[in-house]
Amino acid sequence: MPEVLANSAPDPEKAGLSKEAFALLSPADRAKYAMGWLHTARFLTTAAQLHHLPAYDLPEIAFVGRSNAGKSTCINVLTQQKRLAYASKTPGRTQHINLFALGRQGQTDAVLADLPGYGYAAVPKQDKIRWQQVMANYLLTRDNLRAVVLMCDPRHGLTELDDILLEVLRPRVEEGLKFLVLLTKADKLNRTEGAKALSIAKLQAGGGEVKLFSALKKQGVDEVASLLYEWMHT
Ligand SMILES: Nc1nc2c(ncn2[C@@H]2O[C@H](COP(=O)(O)OP(=O)(O)OP(=O)(O)O)[C@@H](O)[C@H]2O)c(=O)[nH]1
Ligand SMILES: [Mg+2]
Repeated sequence: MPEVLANSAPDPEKAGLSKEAFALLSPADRAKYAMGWLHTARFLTTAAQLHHLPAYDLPEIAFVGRSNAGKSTCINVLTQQKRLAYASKTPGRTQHINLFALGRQGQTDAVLADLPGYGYAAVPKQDKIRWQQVMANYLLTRDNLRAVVLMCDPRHGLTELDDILLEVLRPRVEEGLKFLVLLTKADKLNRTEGAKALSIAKLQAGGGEVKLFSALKKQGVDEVASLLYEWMHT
């Protein structure tokens, strides 16, 4: 097990705010506190295959979505670190599951997972199928998975592969898995297009949370940060 989690027994003195204490803050203070928490992110480990992922007793948030949707960029913006997750103009850049530890004063209280994107045309069919299986397995069997953020470029909408993923996730969402659809690159839409994309995605997401997000304009960042803090501290 990586060293960073060697002493993961929580020390109440050093632990962050409880959900109850967090809820008492003003929305602005909640965002500030949650952003401070996310800024503690540090690289934990990387795995090409599921069975290489270490098992943790800590809540995990997975970022999933089509290749190039903006998952890695979103993680960098949320953690306010330029190169924590590897973002790139070349689709298919993230090929491993990369885990990042979160928590103040070295006390890890949650894990972020950056997953490789799917649907990139230039990837050989064999590799695509293998990856879809890894992802479905991850979503179905990862015991400590507490939340999934599905990143979707609203100019493409939710695609067939996104729908399959929603279907795979549905039973776990019914059991309490938290789920958020982020419509990325919102800076490329005008107001009307944004509102339209939001209502379409809300229908498709079957009642799950949907938000517009722009890494470029920092739109939605505070709300997402606060939501993730709440979800990881229940
Ligand atoms: N305009 C705009 N571009 C963005 C935004 N977020 C990401 N991008 C760009 O989209 C491209 C892909 O971003 P990544 O974060 O690497 O996407 P990814 O989902 O991690 O891609 P894979 O790792 O291939 O699955 C990069 O060129 C980013 O700069 C955004 O909010 N606005
Ligand atoms: Mg990526």
